This record gives sequence, structure tokens and C-alpha cells, in this order.
Amino acid sequence: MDAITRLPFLSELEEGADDRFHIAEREGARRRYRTIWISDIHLGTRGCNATMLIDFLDSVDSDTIYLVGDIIDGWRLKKRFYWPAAHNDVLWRIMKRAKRGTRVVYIPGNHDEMFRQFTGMNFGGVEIRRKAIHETADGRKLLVLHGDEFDTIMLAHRWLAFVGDAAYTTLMRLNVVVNAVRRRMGLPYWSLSKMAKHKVKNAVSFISRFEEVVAHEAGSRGVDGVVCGHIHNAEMREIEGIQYYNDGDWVEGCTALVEHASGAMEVLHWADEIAKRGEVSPALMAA
Ligand SMILES: [Mn+2]
Repeated sequence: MDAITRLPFLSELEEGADDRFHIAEREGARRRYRTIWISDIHLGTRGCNATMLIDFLDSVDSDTIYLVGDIIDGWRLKKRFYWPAAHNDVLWRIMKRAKRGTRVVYIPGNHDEMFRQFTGMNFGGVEIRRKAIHETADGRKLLVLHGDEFDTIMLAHRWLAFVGDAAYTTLMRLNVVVNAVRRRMGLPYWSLSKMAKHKVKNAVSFISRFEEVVAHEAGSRGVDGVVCGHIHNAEMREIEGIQYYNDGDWVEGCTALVEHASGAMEVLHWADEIAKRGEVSPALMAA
């Protein structure tokens, strides 16, 4: 076979690969939002729910997408290299989105702080920032940052965060096992640590304290609200006249924060969205 006859075959292959990544696009129109915020994906760890995130990315579209930190878990990767194909697929989709004209702003967190040295740079259409000010369609100014900036202010709670981290890692592992069993039984995704978090009084007070500190700091910077991640707890509430938004995580909560065309904000719980479709998709079954 000469080079010329091989060319159409090669381009067909590439198109095929493209289709494989855009199944949702053909099944129905993507939901369009003005802005999407996602964070705490922790690519490079077993806890990362890449399959659910791929399903999300294939179902939605936006003018702007903010990656609010802890996208790649450099800490974990340094200890043990773990990088399945699905984790590549997540990055591939985001890069492709940037190439197609979506504004992609990446604000590295503490787990991917190695990317903070590239602040102000632009990689393949992805802007790297330390923080950002987002203006909503209804004219509100929101400070967007990861949230680990407040860890020092939270110093009194540091021991708790440390103890919490070890327990959380164990819970995350358990969560993977529990959901693998649930999938096999045809049951929808269920968050173990989400439930545990709401049961443990200390964790709850840590979370509400964090939210108050972040809102207070945002208030002193003269913005209307703040969007962050870091504590893996999706939330939308007003604290001392400041709108506090947390986009959650893709380890167990599987949540995103979105802004509608009107400026209205919403937290999307993707496991619930999938459950609403009334069936477990083959892609999720195979995961
Ligand atoms: Mn973090």
C-alpha cells in the first residue's frame, strides 16, 4: 500500500477516534452554560472518578471553564506513578475544548502547585492563573481561587485536617470498592465519604469554619462572592452578605458549579444526573 492510498484510511481512523470521544454529542445536544467550574479531580490517583467526569464533559458545553485546582495530583504521582487511559482522556477533552474556542482558565491548587510556576502563561489555549475575577451575566464579581490559601488561617484546625486526610484516603479507597460492587449490582453511584462527612461533627464544623473564613476574606477584597474548591464539599450559600460557592470534587462528590446564561448559579450533582437517565450507561458499567 503506497502512502497516498493509506491517507484516507488514516484520516478515517482519526475521525473514528474522535467519534469515540463524543458519543454524547451525537445522542443529544450538549447542555450549554455560560460558565463551568470544576476542581479537585486528582488525576493520577485511584480515587479520581474520571469516567464520571468524561460523561460530564461530553454532556455539557460552556463559554468559559475554570479548572479550580488539584486537577492533577502531583503529590501522589511522585510517590507512585498511576496514569490510566481515562485520565489522559480527561486532559485530551479539556485541551480540545480550548482549541475549539472555549476559554479555559487553570488555577493550580496545592496538589498541582508545580504548575503555579507557569502563572501568567498560556499552554494550548489554557490560561494559567493564581486566581481570577469572574464577572457573572448579572454583573456580580466573583473571586475564583483554589482555597488552600486559607490553610494558614485555618491553622488551629490543621491537626484535624491531617487526621482527616489519613481517614479520608482510607475512605476514598473504600468508596472505589463499594461503588465497584454497586455497579456490578446495577445500583447507581453512591458517595460513602460524603455520608461520613455529614455524620462526623468535627468535619462539619471544619467545613463551615473554612467557608466562613473564605467568605470573610473575599468580603475584605471587595467582591460580591467567591468560588473555590479544596475541601471537596460542594456548596452554595450566603455568608455575611458574600456569596460562597464551592464546586466540590470528582473523587467522590462528582459535582460541578455552573452559571446559566442569566447569571443564575447551580451545583450539578453528576451521579444524580446519570441516575435520572434511568439506566447505567455501558461506559460506566465497564469502568
Ligand atoms: Mn486542594
